[in-house]
Amino acid sequence: MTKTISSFKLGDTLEKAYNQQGLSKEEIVFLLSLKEEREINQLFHVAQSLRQRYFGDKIFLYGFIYFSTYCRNYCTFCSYRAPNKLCPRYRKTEGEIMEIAQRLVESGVHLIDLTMGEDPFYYRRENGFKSLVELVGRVKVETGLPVMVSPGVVPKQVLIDLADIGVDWYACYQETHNQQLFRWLRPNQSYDSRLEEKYLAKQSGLLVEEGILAGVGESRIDVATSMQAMQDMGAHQVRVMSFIPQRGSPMSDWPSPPRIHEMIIIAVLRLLFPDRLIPASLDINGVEGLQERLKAGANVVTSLIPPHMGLAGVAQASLGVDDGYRTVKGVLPLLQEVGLRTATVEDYGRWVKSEKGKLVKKDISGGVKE
Ligand code: SAM
Ligand code: MD0
Ligand code: SF4
Repeated sequence: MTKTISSFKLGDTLEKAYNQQGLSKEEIVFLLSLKEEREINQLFHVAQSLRQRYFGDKIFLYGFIYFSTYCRNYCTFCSYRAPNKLCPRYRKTEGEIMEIAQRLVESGVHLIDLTMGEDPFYYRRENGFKSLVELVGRVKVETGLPVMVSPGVVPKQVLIDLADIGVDWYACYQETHNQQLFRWLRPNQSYDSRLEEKYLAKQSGLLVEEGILAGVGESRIDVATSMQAMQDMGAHQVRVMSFIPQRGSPMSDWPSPPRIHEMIIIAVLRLLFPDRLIPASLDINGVEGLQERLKAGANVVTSLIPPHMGLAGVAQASLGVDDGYRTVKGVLPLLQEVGLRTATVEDYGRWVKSEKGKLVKKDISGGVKE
């Protein structure tokens, strides 16, 4: 018989998580339902101990380059959706991207994250993806750092080519694993293809990041379902971001959810994925929101952006960017204040190398070059 949520005891559930015995869907929902501050703090405390077990006090730092804001898609939550006239559009040149990447390296980040809308320029039939792969390859060679790409759903040959040139990570967030909600958030996109893409990426030899949005109409059961889907795919990095309303988009009048929801989801993710990477994104509340995410168990600071390079974030296009807060220098004192410090480039490189070594590669090409 399955237990009802009210019959769980917090102490028992947390102890089970602490001993890494796995949590049932009901137990996950129970934790996601916590309301009392004292209980939520107990959850955070266990999340922090589990992070400590695998990562000590070291935090990883990701530099972020949103190099194109053009997109062919119509995601209801996103500013970059094709028809949005209020979105500032730009496509950085290769030279600009290299300069930004160099700045990020000098600032001390551990990884470069290259993100774009599904830009028709790169999605064009003639050599578009070839130029994307070359661009990413150049960033990898010139920076010498691990590289992550978030290009959207690309043909599988592109995943193979990215893996072949030494790209380390493929990030693609399902947002929700409730198919009905997905169809509303990502109109005219295939749920199955987006999910399958992450399995294909892993089989090609790429580490994979999966993620969800909080505050877009999901239930607690949906969140628990997403967490189990992340376990099933063996994601290496798992994230949640609170929805931020975007001007000119269909969800511009939606409220942003109370941040405590995101914090609880981060903490439960840490319980379920003690040795995986969990971002604290500066793209939601800037540096102001960093410490609460770290207290919930995150171990990667993402969306570090060099100032004055004309770069926009995704959810918070300008927050803290040109003030220089979203930089390594800007976050170091905040890490220290909560008893944490940055890892080294070598620490991060070792983690990536060891995880890539565990991937079981498969030939997904089907023998045909697309
Ligand atoms: N275009 C690629 C894709 O959709 O996979 C990569 C870039 S896309 C902007 C990256 C992620 O940003 C989305 O998957 C979504 O989770 C997040 N995002 C977009 N708009 C957001 C918003 N309004 N609030 C919070 N997160 C948002
Ligand atoms: C972030 N704005 O880390 C970035 C982005 C894409 N891989 C990441 C959504 O918050
Ligand atoms: Fe395009 Fe990605 Fe935004 Fe969707 S989430 S509109 S695919 S940039």
